[in-house]
Amino acid sequence: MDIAIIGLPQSGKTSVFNALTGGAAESSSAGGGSEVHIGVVKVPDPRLDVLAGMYNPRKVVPAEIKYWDIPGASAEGQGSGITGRHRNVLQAADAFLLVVRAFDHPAVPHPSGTVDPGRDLASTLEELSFADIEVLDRSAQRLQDGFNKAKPDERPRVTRHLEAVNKVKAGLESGVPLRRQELTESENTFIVAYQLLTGKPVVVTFNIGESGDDVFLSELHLPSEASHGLGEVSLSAKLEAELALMPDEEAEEFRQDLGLGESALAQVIRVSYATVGLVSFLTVGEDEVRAWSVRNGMAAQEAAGTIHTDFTRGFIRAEVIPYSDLARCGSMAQGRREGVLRSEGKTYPVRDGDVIHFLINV
Ligand SMILES: Nc1nc2c(ncn2[C@@H]2O[C@H](COP(=O)(O)OP(=O)(O)O)[C@@H](O)[C@H]2O)c(=O)[nH]1
Ligand SMILES: [Mg+2]
Repeated sequence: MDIAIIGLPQSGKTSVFNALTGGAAESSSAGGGSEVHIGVVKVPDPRLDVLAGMYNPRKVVPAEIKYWDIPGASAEGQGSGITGRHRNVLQAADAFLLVVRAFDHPAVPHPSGTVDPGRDLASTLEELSFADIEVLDRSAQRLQDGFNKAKPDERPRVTRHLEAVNKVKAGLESGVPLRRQELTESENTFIVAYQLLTGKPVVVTFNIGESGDDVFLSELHLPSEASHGLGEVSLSAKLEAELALMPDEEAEEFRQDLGLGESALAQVIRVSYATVGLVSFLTVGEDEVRAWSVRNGMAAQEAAGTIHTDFTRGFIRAEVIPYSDLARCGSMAQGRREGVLRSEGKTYPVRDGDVIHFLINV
């Protein structure tokens, strides 16, 4: 899974990135760096440790999330760079972590002069929307030209495509992001190809500074369509970035002294999983014990494809046992004897903690 970190300049994006990845990418008060930082984070999962104890595998592989820190467009203006040159990264992302500045500090002046999380969040969400409208505008123009040149039997398809584009555009113009719009399956097949930004899940991350109080979406009076379904988390990016550089034990001591709860990483992963609707299924064996993240309820056949694309085609059956049953039974074989290991078909909706053995025809 790829999550792109977006937000206005000086909101703390690079600090959040460092807090999550334990990296030391330079955060800057002078307009930010210009490179994209990429960091891979292993999703903590205590179930893997238990399974590793049972199987003694050669490798234990946690699920991974890749975070992308995109530089803002501070050199060019006030925007968050959404329409800028890193647009392809944004389009390919599975979700956004939208950093909103809620800390005030004399050493770090806010580019707009005042700290106002509601204003900044609304304007960044609006930017996502504008970027999508621009894409759809260009496409509508092309489709219109294409229609005039198309052969008569091709025209109905072009017309349906154009109608889908115009429908989504009208929705965006009235303030409804793609993720809140209802499309038919055929409309959706046209629209998916655009990888529109407002179709992606958003986790709002309020950067509250060292002594700030948590901020809540419900207090910001955003238009309900724009804010519906957003994930939210409050953290202190600079402090968390410093803690992320310390050895685990030392960081834990600081955390207790400062009365901080869960680490930024744990919080963000938890909220990201919930907002994106992800779960982890597990595979076990002497070679490796591994977690895979997929959308909750993904069909078993498609989930098999996350392991290897050929597994989708060769899918025969999935043997499934919930993690807690496997941990109790001690082995798949015992699970089978107790009747808690089930044989499932292609359409079985995968749930969190399913330990799955795929039977594949290769
Ligand atoms: N006091 C304070 N400063 C912060 C906090 N988060 C970020 N900063 C500072 O704000 C500036 C901009 O942060 P940075 O992460 O580079 O923001 P970006 O432009 O969004 O990537 C840097 O000088 C950071 O040290 C925070 O929680 N508290
Ligand atoms: Mg930065």
